[in-house]
Amino acid sequence: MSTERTLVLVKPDGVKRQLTGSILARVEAKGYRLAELKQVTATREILEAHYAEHAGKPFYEPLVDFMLSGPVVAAIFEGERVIEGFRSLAGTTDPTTAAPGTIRGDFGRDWGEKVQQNLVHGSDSVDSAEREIGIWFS
Ligand code: IDP
Ligand code: MG
Repeated sequence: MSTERTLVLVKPDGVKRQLTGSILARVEAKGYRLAELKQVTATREILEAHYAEHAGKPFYEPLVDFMLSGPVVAAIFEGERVIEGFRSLAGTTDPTTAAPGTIRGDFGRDWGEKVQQNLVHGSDSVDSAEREIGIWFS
């Protein structure tokens, strides 16, 4: 199995709630290597590129606004099967029902805008990882 890279974002809710360290610690503790790390304030251009697959969906505009509501922490993690490994650590998309033990399940819930504030993003394939790393770390 070849070493993969994935893009992890701690979304504005995670940064605001000062959960960045707790979240990144879980990823490191699983054995993935932190290769790059920065705090950034996203722009609409970055988010339109990042979330292109969701353009036009009902949750798209509120999602972009949420992602612009405060700084984001962007990281590249490396390791064998890190893409699926991180998504397993993150849990399912809806934080209210994400399994306990996952990042979203332990730290997240519905705060009003259903499903949106789920703390983290993780790439879902090798192709999207390389595309997203290019957007956030160009
Ligand atoms: P993922 O982050 O688990 O891969 P996606 O389906 O790719 O989930 O959706 C991207 C992001 O859009 C989610 O992480 C979440 O923040 C937001 N989102 C997804 N579905 C909804 C929804 O139905 N309502 C509001 N926000 C949503
Ligand atoms: Mg996704």
